[in-house]
Amino acid sequence: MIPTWRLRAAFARRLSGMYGAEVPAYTTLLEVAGEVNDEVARRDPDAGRLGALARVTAERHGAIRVGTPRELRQAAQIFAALGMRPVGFYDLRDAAGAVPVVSTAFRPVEPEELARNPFRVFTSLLTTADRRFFDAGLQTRLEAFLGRRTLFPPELLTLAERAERERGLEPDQAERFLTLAVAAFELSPEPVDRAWYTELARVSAVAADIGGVTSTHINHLTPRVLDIDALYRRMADRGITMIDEIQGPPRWDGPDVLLRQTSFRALDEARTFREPDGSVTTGALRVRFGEVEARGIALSPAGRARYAALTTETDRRLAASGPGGPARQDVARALWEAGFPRSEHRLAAEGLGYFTYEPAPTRPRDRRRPPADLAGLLTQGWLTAHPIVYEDFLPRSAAGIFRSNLTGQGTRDAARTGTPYDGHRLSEAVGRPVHDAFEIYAAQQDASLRHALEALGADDALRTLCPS
Ligand code: OOG
Ligand code: NI
Repeated sequence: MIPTWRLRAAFARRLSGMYGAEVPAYTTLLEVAGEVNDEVARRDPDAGRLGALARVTAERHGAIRVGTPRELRQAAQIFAALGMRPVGFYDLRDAAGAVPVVSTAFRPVEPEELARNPFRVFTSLLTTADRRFFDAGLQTRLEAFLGRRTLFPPELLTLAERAERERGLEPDQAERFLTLAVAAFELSPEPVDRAWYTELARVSAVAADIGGVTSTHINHLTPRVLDIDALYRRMADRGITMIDEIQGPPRWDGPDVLLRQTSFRALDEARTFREPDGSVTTGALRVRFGEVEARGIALSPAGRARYAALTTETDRRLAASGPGGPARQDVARALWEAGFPRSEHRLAAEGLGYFTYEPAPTRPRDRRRPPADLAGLLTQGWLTAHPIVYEDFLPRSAAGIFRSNLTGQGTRDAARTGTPYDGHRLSEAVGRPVHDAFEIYAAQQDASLRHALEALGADDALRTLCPS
């Protein structure tokens, strides 16, 4: 029996092989990311603090886009076979450069599973009923088109159900499942209906990418790197132009938090088109791109609020200084130095980041009793804190990644109101509960804290920090 996690690791590996064969710049990216990771591992004894090098080297996220709740449920079934559950709700319709999708990310949830292979897929659902993008006539034709297509062959879905139920597959079935699953996310050679694709592209390039063709595809596959600034410079040296900046928190001397990402546009890829007169021609489309990311510590809701406030203030200062002013990273760094905890210790004590706790190996041996507050427990040496890695995505960066890789602005009628969507409605569309990322991090943190305090016999701290 090939267990779930091995199916997941094999799927990520094969997808990476397929993508590298088709998108040469991705192979360059992997080479450079590998070099940078090895260098960081050599120079920094703490390089493994946010994930062992073996995990980080194999780590990828991908992104797919689907058109209907039915397709989303089928994708969820395939990911369930790989031990990946939907986590988080992202609404990218209101962000700057809005795109007509709502999204979630399929990923492993348990720490042991993440350590084995953290493969995740950002998955977006086209919001066909959103009147800001699609009028009633276009919605009807779009839904009819989507209703006629089959993204995932029935055999793949049957194998996925079995793999979920039995927590793995026999080797020959695993082979078949992996082959079909990778094929489902490959770019299809099927001719693209030119008139239909163009009509949708006028509304939104993302709408055309999803609803203008009869299949889906992985649109990028993102490796993780330990020094994204070094990687950014080195890609430029190799002649690959990245987008203007690294999205997310700035580089600074304090703790790495959340997620920093940057991307580059893929090249045109040859595609066949069916023209309005029925003839088949060759042309090109740009639908796949490259991206890389560095991951940091997961932030609590209070930490996210601090992050949001710093981002807003960075925006305000940049707008005030106008063109030719300082670089975003520099403005942000100055603000972070004044307004964000400068050490992991402070991040933990102020409750802004998530950590797992353990009794310190060299805790006080005198007759002092452990204090009842986290700051005291940490500074007096009762507890050690180990950061929990951020395993999710950032809506603003996601919108930026979408935007930077699209051709054309599309059209959005902001005067109309959008269809309401939230995590609950998305759960109904997926047919499985969409997990709240904060709850997952908090549960892991709280369990470790309770355990550590019990081991210390820190009754006062248990009563204050772990009520109920
Ligand atoms: C997904 C964009 C979001 C990320 O890393 O934030 C994403 C897409 O382009 O479909 O992958
Ligand atoms: Ni991405």
